[in-house]
Amino acid sequence: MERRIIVCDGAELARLWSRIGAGENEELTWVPRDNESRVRPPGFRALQGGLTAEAIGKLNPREGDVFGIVSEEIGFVRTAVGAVGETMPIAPVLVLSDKLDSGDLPIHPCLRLGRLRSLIRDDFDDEFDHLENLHRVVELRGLLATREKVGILLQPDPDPDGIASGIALRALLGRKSPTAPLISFGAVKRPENRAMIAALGIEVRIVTPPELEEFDGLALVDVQPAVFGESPPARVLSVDAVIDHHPERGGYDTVIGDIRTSYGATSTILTEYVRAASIEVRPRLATALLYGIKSDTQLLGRETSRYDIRAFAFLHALHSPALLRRIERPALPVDGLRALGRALASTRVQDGIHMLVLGRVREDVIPQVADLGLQAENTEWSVAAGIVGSDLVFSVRNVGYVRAAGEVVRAVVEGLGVGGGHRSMAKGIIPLRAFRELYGKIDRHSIHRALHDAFVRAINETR
Ligand SMILES: [Mn+2]
Repeated sequence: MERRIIVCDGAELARLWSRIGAGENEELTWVPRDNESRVRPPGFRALQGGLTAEAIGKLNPREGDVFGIVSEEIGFVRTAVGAVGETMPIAPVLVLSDKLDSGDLPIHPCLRLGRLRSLIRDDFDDEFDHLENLHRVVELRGLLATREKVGILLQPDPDPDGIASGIALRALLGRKSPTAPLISFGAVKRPENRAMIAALGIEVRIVTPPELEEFDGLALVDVQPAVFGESPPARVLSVDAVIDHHPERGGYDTVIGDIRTSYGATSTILTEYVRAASIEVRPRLATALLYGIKSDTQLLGRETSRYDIRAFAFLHALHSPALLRRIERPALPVDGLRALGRALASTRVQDGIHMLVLGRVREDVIPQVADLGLQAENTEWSVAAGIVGSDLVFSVRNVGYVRAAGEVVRAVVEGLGVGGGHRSMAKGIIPLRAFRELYGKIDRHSIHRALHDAFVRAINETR
């Protein structure tokens, strides 16, 4: 079995290594320094005969073994690396030192320099970060413990980040939905967000401002009062907690405020709370928070901090891939598949645009078809369109190195409807009435032609 052969310069560093805890397959050796106590550091044996190739040879290094040399003295490191090199010319060597520069190091074909104390220091810093988060959790619990009913208020039309943050806060408070419901002034509307609450079995209760009176505790997550309009209800202007990552907007009172504008998602803040408080993170909660971060940062693309990435990695180990798939790829209804089949039967890619017109479908089918359409050969833009209620709804995806999808969709719907989005994905809605006024009739061919022409124009215009 592969070993790590550790060579420490003096008792002090050897004792430090013992304190950190030696790994399983570590051969621990030390070289006593002059005028230093010869008391053997725990687990270590002296390198017999000092720092020589012969002494290293006595350790019987084999193919696959690696060396760690722990020292702050360039002389020691040079001698040690030389002795290792004489024994095994390309043995991997890790030099652990805080004072030496990489320029000082001897030439060796397989060598890295690591910072011993700063490696430990980073872990300490992480621990103190956790401690600050734990303090926040203790404050929140202390403040809300005696309250009968705590409302967890999300933005109107709550998004995955808000919903996940809400259920995480509830778990941290040790409550269930009757005493800490997720509430909002507006229903969850977007089909992908509805898919999330359906898959996770989450209820978001719609409340009116007067109904807030039934709560003797109020916490805002992923939102600040200014979002509720020019003159928000008085009750939301004096609350118990605001936890958010949007730019800070004042004009309200809160006992506890935790606004971290450098974070890509409020779910990241809640993940840090949950982690610091060491509560059990079940797959459902981990999946919700993971999806919250993923959707608010466009899969760690847009406005992502190192905190988001750290939280994402923590959650990734705990989430349920099956549950995540159910949220991201909701089951397609059979009539939606038939509509897709008809559209695919006559499909073509023209001017880099792959357009699939579905007719009347359930709204969540449209973005999934747009994802699929992007896979067609020579496609730069994928557009999936369908009729939902009294609107023409279309989802747009692009390959990423072309014009921003949001800009193009805004140009397509200008004067007709609403639209917008991000770099590589966007959505537009045109009322059928407006479409009919402009193009005369509404059938698959007229929709196809009108949208195709509008996209060609918009892509060229905004170039
Ligand atoms: Mn958010």
